[in-house]
Amino acid sequence: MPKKAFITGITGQDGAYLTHLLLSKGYEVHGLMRRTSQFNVARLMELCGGTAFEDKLFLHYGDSTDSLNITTLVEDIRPDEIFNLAAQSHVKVSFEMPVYTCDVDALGTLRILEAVRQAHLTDKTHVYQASTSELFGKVHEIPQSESTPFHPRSPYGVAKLFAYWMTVNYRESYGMFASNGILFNHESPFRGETFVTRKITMAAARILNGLQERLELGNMDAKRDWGHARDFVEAMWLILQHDEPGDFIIATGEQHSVREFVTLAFEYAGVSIRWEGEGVNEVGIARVPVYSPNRENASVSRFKPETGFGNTPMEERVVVSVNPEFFRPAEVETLLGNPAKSRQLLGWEAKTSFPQLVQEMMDYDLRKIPIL
Ligand code: NAP
Ligand code: G4F
Repeated sequence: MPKKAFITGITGQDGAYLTHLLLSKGYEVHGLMRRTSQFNVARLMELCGGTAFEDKLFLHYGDSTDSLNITTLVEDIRPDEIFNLAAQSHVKVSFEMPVYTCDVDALGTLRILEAVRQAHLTDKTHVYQASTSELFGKVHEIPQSESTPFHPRSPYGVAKLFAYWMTVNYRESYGMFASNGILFNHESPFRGETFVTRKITMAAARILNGLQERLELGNMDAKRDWGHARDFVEAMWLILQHDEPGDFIIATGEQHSVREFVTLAFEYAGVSIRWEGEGVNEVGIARVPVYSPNRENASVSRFKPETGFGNTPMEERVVVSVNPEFFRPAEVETLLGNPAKSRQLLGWEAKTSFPQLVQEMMDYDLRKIPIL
């Protein structure tokens, strides 16, 4: 019998990569999908499309805020493994929608754990909780490990703290195999478009083709430990295969600033950014194609890494500036994970380097922008 997995948040970045991984391992995969006016399966189609998996992937309408729906699905599916990835996952948005964020991210996790208990599956079902480096927030030590005290800095972080401890509590109270993966930032071409890395690579692709004037960002000094989602979902799976449940840091052990990410994205096309000014007056200046949004300038050709800019008219201008609109009421300035425990106990290590990650995202976004 193939193992059965139930993934909440299957339509998101990690959900799509995890589905691909589990299908390739022969799992029967069930996913929780929100009912919206649009069929939100673009990532799943792109990563897992094709007929090969047709009888192995089942999508169920539902919502993490709906207890009855979650309980019924868990009872019906009786999964061997649950990956609870569903979340309002945007930190800045959580300041604007704190109550909703807590309903989904905090109580949503409790609904999953309690559904397993109500369905008498505590001895059978392994539960993975998508915990986060945002738990460390205003960090108490560098790098952060499993024993670093938590200090969340947003409604998102606080909601995830509740979910973290509920997972520990169900493990300790009912002997459930319930584990937290404390994942540091992980990105990919399938990252949501308002997270900073994808915002940067999409904007860089447009600027390099004369389709966008400039990129506006918030705190460019923020540092993150950025890995690739494809590598990180392997860790999620390994966590549920381990002999014992537990809590694991998943990180690369290397950090970079937002500014470094921008610099590398443009360097992909051989374009150097000159940084001038400080604070809200900081700008990035570069020699790039003339801004030509309506394609009036017929001589603008599509940028390709192999051919470069050809005879495209170029100009030096500001391509990056700061807009305080993107600042957060409380910022997480620096995150750096120590993945020693997962390396030792799970044999997991990040495979994709920071430059490889930026390059893959740039490749994808340059291919995706409209053909000129
Ligand atoms: P994502 O792309 O934002 O995906 C979130 C998923 O949750 C989507 O499938 C979304 O559905 C679903 N969702 C949101 N609200 C829901 C609700 N009320 N009911 C049911 N489903 C709902 O996030 P991700 O980057 O894949 O991250 C996956 C999980 O890991 C999240 O819990 C996130 O907080 C956590 N995490 C992420 C990172 C990271 O760097 N990516 C790091 C640490 C932890 P729609 O498609 O309908 O919106
Ligand atoms: O890409 P971000 O929005 O990711 P953030 O806040 O680190 O959260 C992500 O990673 C967490 C793991 O640590 C997850 F739990 C969470 O679900 C999410 O996936 O912002 C990264 C940094 C921040 O310091 C932010 O202030 O980039 C800074 N930033 C600067 N300008 C910006 C921008 N962030 C966004 N989204 N947009 C900007 O224009």
